[in-house]
Amino acid sequence: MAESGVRSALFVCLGNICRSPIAEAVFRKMATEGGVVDKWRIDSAATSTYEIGNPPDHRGQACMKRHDVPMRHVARQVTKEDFMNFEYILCMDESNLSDLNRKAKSVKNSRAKVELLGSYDPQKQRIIKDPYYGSDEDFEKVYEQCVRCCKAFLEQNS
Ligand code: 6LJ
Repeated sequence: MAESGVRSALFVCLGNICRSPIAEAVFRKMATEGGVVDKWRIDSAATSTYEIGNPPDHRGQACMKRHDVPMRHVARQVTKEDFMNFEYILCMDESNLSDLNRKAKSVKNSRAKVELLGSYDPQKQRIIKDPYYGSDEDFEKVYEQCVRCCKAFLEQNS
């Protein structure tokens, strides 16, 4: 059977080196453990050009190693095609949301639902804050938020 019913989620933040690669990796691990990873196209991207071509932030890499979550990514910027190809574009804060909604307007066949990943949080923390100028604890908090939200998002889409 040809790839019927493939779902798709693109995780987005400002630079695609801190929050969104963590969300992508957490979601991929959950989908893998749930036996549904082949049903999903999963990726992440940036609203900005700041870090294009760079690997995830070393503090995020350390956090993911602690939690045994494989993460491998090279930062890229969101494209117009992303709005046509992804069912969900899940972002981290209000600034991401307005950047993405502005970009969506310039795309003819945008089908993506642009949402805050935090809108899925059972603990109702809607914003996943930029940890770039933060501490290891801030990365840990990002990770925990991603775990709660990705779990709820996957459950809602299974
Ligand atoms: C144009 C001016 C900004 C950030 C980040 C912040 C700053 C980042 C970053 C997240 C991921 C040329 C590039 C901001 C990767 C890089 C430093 C500035 C980059 C900002 C504001 C508040 C909190 C964090 N901007 N790079 N340059 N987040």
